[in-house]
Amino acid sequence: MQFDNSKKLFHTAKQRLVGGVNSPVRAFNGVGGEPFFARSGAGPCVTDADGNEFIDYVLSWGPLVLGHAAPGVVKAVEGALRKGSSFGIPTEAEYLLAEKLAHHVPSMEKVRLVNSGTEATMSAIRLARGYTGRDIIIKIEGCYHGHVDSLLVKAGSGLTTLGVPTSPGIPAAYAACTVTMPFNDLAAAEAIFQEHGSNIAGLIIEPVAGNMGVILPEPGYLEGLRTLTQDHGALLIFDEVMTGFRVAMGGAQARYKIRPDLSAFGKVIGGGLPCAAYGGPAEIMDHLSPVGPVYQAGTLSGNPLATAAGIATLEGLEAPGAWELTEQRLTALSEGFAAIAKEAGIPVYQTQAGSMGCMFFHDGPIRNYAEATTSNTARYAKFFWGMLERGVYFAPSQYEACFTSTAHTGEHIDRTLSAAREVFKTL
Ligand code: KE4
Repeated sequence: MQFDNSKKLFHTAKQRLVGGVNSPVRAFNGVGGEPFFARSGAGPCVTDADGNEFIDYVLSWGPLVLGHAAPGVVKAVEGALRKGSSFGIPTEAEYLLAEKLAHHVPSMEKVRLVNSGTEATMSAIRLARGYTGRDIIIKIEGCYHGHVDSLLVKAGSGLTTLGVPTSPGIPAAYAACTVTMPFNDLAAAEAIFQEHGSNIAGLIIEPVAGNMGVILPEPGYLEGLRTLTQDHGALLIFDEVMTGFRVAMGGAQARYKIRPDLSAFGKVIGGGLPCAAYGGPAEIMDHLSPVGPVYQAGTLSGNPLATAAGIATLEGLEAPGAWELTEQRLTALSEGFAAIAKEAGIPVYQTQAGSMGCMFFHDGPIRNYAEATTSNTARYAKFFWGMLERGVYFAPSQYEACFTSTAHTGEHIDRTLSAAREVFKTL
């Protein structure tokens, strides 16, 4: 397989764009080597600048739950564009998308639309702080909520649980308002609430973790966090940017039957255009400006193209059997991989929730970030390049999720498994 045009584009891009990319994960640092450049996408496949076609299990890092250039989404966006690309004046579509979100996610009685997952989580924690009058946010090690200053934080050393920045440019004072704890560890959460209880504004969590590979919450964990936050007057914030409309139609909160106080959604709800949202009960949300004092705004928030794409995507998923299909495709893929790995004698630990999942090169079980980081990333890199060479694109990192769409057919799954059968022999 030739990547000549991609290589040329990458070297040219690097002269003007930092690292040749506009988001670090696109640089393939997790697997080594250079990224390919996308030219177009159709259904479950993406075509690169050299004309190579790949079955795509990254899907723009999650949003494309109906596949690339889904006809309903294209039609809706074209129609919206003809009527004007932005107004900065309220439009009916904003209300219609909010209505759809509230219908599927009843905890979101009121909604605010924004442009990215980062903006949604950043605004949700500001609201939590403004609403409670407290400063501390609890975050889970290995969960990612976008590049929010006070959430780019890891556990402090020694006895302190207060966070330290993971990136230069973040004042230690911001990080000090964040306390971190491991995923799936209720005892750690209890200890933190014991120590900081009356200063904790909220706890933010990916209810199914998707940024340290996919890790499922153990039975009772989310329930325990719900009780703890409630008992201490802190808000429980679910970051459903990745889990939203993938783990279940109503997100992880529907699957696990937990009602968070605030939720952040992104990715799927914009169907590939920049759209995200956060929401919760009116009693909390009405603390936002213009009704309340907590300020948050956006020139392009609720943009007509983004809302059109979001509504069309959710309508596509609402079609009978559509959401179920996304899950079935991933189940078929996972079962196939399990058999292939077993036959090859290569230990893998697989996780799945709806249409997001992960195959760790690890004998498992994996319950948290520390355990995830003992995966065999060198083997993953070999797997990644072997699959790419055979026309299948998985995430360029062991620690990202695999996604399926309604556009993946049984034949795409079979082709993927045939490629995997060859690749596993080389691992
Ligand atoms: P954005 O700001 O990238 O739209 O969303 C941030 C975000 C928030 N919460 C969760 C759970 C997320 O997964 C993300 C973004 N995820 C990734 C990769 N897993 C985005 C890809 C990228 O950074 O380019």
